[in-house]
Amino acid sequence: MRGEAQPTVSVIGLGYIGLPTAAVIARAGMQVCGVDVAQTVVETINRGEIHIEEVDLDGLVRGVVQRGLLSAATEVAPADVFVIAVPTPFAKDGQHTPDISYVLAAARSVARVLKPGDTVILESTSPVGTTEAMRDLIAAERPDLKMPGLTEAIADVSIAYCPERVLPGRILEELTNNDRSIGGITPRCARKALAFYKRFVRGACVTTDARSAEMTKLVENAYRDVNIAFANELSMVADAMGLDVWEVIRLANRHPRVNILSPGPGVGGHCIAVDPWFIVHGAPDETPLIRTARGVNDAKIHHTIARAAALVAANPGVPVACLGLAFKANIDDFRESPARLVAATLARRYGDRIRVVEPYAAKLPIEFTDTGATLVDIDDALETCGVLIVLVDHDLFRSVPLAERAGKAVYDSRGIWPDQPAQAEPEAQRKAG
Ligand code: SAJ
Repeated sequence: MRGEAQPTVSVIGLGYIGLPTAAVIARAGMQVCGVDVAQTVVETINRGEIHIEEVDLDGLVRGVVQRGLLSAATEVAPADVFVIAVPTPFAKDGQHTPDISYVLAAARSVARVLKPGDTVILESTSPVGTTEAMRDLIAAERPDLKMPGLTEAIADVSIAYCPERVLPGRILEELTNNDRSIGGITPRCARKALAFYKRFVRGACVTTDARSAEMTKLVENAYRDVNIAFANELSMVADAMGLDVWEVIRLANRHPRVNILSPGPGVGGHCIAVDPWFIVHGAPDETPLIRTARGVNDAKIHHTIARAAALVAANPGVPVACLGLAFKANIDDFRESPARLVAATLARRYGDRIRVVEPYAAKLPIEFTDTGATLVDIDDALETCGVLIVLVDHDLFRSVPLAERAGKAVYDSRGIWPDQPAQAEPEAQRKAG
């Protein structure tokens, strides 16, 4: 491979995964064309700017665009390697059925420009079998090309599944340093994809088949969901028993083989609350645990609303600060966020008593319109609010010293203030818990 000319690359889908991936590949010296259906996204990137927030991404994109290594377009053009990073949401049937239509649409657009020797890699989190479905679609569109797994001869193109594993807020670092699973439709496809990832990934790249790689990605997020569900269930048990769940977890985690995760107001984001359903959908009768974990994490959102509402009701007339809207700490992503749901529910119930603090928001999301709730900064909230409801563990909130919280009624759903004195629990609150 060394000494060979760098391949040209097309990255289809320029969202939270596609754009950083395109930029990192360009930084490694490859010529990259990013493709997105949104004209505004394409124009933004071609100006060297970005449309999403991610640590250090702005400087990286500006640099590779200025050096002429990254450009964006709305149509797929010929390239040597195609990386597909488009969304795989649920279908609108209310059954948590995976919708792979964006993947198939991207594969169709790639099929039009595919030539012998090319490699097509799917990165989107996908139900098991999607890479083969993509291969079948390309085979139907391009009968002139010999496809891997469908021919005895050496295939004309390589097709592989290589999931990303990056954590929002640490994407650039994790894109380069995390290990990767690389699943080929055939071993030859896997080797071809491996050679590509070796050009910009420092972590170990482990080859396997496409179906195992698809399942691996789903398993990683389901594993985390099940473990968070355990922590969330414990928090509800602790509330029922009048125990401090954080103290219990701290003590239990001193056992050398116990590592309980942190309870929160529920599980948010676009991966952990979604991907387990892709496994359930694939094997509905074999997945009671994964399904139940989803149910527990969703139930925790309603438990949080009930506890928060009981505290608000127990302090009539007192202004209330909801701390955080993001789906997790120190990011600006408010989509699929339990914190946002809890705060909006309180805003609808208690109107202008609710003050929201979210350092990453310029204004309140749409559902707060006409509720009377306002967006304030942390100083304002600490000065004016007698009730504090912690929904996100942003560093800004963690750093509030006890002196500034003393005398306030607090519900800390994230356990960020272990020094907060326990309060006599009002009757209404105990019942809600
Ligand atoms: N959460 C808890 N308690 C915990 C840990 C997390 O309540 O102890 C909550 C968070 O507050 C958040 C949700 O879970 O609402 C998910 O947050 P996260 O930080 O666990 O994960 P994501 O969704 O940001 O990213 C996950 C990661 N997967 C795993 O850690 C197995 C990431 O590596 C994946 O690349 C990403 O999903 C993805 O794209 O699939």
